[in-house]
Amino acid sequence: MKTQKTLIFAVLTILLAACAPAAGEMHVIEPWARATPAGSTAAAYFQLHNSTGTSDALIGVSSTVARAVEIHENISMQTMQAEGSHDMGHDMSGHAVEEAMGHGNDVMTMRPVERIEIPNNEMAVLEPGGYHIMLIDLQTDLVAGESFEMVLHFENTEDITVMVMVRD
Ligand SMILES: [Cu+2]
Repeated sequence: MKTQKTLIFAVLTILLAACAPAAGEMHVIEPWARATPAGSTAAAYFQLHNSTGTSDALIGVSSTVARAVEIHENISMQTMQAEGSHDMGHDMSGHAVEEAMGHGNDVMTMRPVERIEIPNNEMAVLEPGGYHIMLIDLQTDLVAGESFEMVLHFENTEDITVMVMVRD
């Protein structure tokens, strides 16, 4: 009986060590991008969990797979018009076309943002229809099942290199 308890305790300890975010770190969770051919524009997504102890912000991303990399947000045309913004960002190519099929007669568009805030002990979520990383003019095919490197730049935390999984 004692042996069993010890074993269960050992297993639990290993599980907790694997799941619990270590203190003082920025965690990048499940980075992925949709399979996209070279020459077009792809989007990449992930979640950030800030347990660094201070608020931080994602301020840039770089990758050799694309000619340019930008941080974008999707917003509705109505919101953009209400704000009086004329910054339309890039053309509605690639994944944006699907997302242009908006709710009712409102159409989604997107625009570059300079930063995504990640308050201490909170998550920032990049997902279809929201914030995303725009990989502009892919220099190589993004093939499902393969992965590529992306480097995330933060205001406070040092650069983090992640492997982005390509999915269909
Ligand atoms: Cu975009």
